[in-house]
Amino acid sequence: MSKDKPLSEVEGIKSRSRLLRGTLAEGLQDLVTGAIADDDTQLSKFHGIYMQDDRDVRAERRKQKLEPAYSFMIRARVPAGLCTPAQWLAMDQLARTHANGSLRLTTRQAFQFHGVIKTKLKATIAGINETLLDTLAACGDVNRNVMATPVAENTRVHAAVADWAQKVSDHLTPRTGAYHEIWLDGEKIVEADSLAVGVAPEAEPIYGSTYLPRKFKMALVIPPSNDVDIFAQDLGFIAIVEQGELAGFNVTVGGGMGMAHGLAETYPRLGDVIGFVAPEDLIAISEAVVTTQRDHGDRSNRKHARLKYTIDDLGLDWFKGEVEARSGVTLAPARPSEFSHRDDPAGWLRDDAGFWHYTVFAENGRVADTESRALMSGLRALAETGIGEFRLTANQNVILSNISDADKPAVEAIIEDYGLEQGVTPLRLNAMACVGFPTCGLAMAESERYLPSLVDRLDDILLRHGLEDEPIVIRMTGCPNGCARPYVAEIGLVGKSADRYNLFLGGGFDGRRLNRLHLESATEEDILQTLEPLIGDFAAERQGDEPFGDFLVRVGHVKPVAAGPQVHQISGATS
Ligand code: SRM
Ligand code: SF4
Repeated sequence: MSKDKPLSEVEGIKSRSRLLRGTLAEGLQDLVTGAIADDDTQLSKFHGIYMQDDRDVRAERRKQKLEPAYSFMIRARVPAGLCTPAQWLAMDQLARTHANGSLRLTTRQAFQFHGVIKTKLKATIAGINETLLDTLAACGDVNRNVMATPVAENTRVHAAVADWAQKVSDHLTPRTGAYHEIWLDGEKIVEADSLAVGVAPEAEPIYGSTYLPRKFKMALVIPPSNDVDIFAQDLGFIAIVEQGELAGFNVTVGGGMGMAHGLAETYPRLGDVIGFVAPEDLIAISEAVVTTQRDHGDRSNRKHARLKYTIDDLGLDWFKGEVEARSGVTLAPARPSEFSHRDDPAGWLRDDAGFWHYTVFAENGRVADTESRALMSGLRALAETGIGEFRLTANQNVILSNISDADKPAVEAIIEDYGLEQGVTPLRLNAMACVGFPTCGLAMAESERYLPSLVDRLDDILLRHGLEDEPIVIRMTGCPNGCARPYVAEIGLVGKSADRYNLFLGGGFDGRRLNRLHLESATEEDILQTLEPLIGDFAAERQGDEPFGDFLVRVGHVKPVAAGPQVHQISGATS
């Protein structure tokens, strides 16, 4: 494929880094600048740290001949989104003392801190590790936070799936000692059996010294929910439940979202189901998928380096054979499974063990107090009770979990006191936006700060057509990288330039169909004028409970997408 082409620059940085050390330790001592060295900015990602600058003040600072307002984003992994009240309290405290005062729940069930200055990096990372969470491999060319459906009525299945998520996360965590050396002064901060927090041996048996060609993402899902967007993952495990027990998993490979505007050789892709495995084979299969990508992924062109391209270049049958050979596991035929939705449970849900779960809506994942809602204080008050568990969702919300009948009144009282009731329309509940401005260095347009007001206007349109109770999956990103998985939304909005978005329509409500470009460089008025008549037709002509995306495809407003590259082609346009 690309074996004869020169390796990308990042490959050189990785191979010279002595297992992710580079000059990070020295750079932290240099107080003349708020930045770290260029090469180290690539390595810091593997440690869960991104150097950023405040884009709201970038031009002004340039005018004043000041260096950009550098600070760092730190991402903490939370396998399967499971977090104790004590961990929540620690994150809350670090956000208020070391970061910008807010917490960000991500689309992959992790925490992000923004605005951490260089001198506070070590203390923040040590604080995270003290709670038995970590930031190692939260970013970088490795397996990232392992997602899993955070709540299911069947508690035995949920516990088993969460346990496999934790095991595979531990198995694929890098073993380099660099993390502990640089951030934790080489000390064993806490006693634990997780390699992620203990002192790690100095070798990378799975990754090797140059790690993977590109980031790698996996998730486990419990149908009928497809909350984690299993088909958007490099590697996915769909729980198959038979007679109430976890029988095993259907395996998906080759999903991914990122693309560049107008560059047809980059495209989102849905994962393919390649077969069924017993639970005890999950780790062997995962390692085989990772090492196949390690050895065959494109290391010359980072825009073509994700697993989805490796599979499209070498063929799905070849890939499946290679994974079977490396793992020693023969995949059985996939078993039937159905998905019905992607949103989080609404209101109180009671599981089969009699415990309660309540979704607290956090718009676009931002946990902060605002004039209208004391979200951060309310969640802190809940955590201070020590009741239950906090489960982060792939929809950027948090579920208060495992609440007994006896504890429920106390939790309900706090929810009411702090105004944490959901109280939002189905459209807003099904909306997600990536971070975008002012922190994301790649943003082309607003996202998190803009989607709420657009949803207000769309809710007005839905109300006019009697569709105010209709859940429509709408997602916005500030650029085409796809951090809020916009290409599997029924309405996808992808930033093109200031105040302009590409509008994508017709994705599947259950996440099983990609959407397609419908309108380019649209302003807010263009978007509303395009959507209003489509919503009107939907109100008049939908069949039964048909979702919006399916309707658009059925009546021909949008041509269905058979393969990723077609996402770029406007319906009706010749290719
Ligand atoms: Fe992402 C890069 C934020 C989930 C695809 N993503 C970034 C960076 C780090 C920008 C950068 O490289 O400088 C963003 C930091 C912004 C900030 O200020 O915080 C960023 N991505 C996010 C988060 C925080 C969005 C959110 O609003 O929650 C999500 C963190 C997830 C986590 O906890 O690990 C996030 N990113 C995703 C997802 C969704 C997913 O994984 O399910 C995707 C699409 C799926 C995929 O990977 O295919 C995604 N992010 C990207 C890409 C494009 C990758 C590609 O294959 O082309 C980039 C850019 C890159 O890697 O070059 C990127
Ligand atoms: Fe940044 Fe683009 Fe990801 Fe949004 S989609 S967080 S703008 S990289």
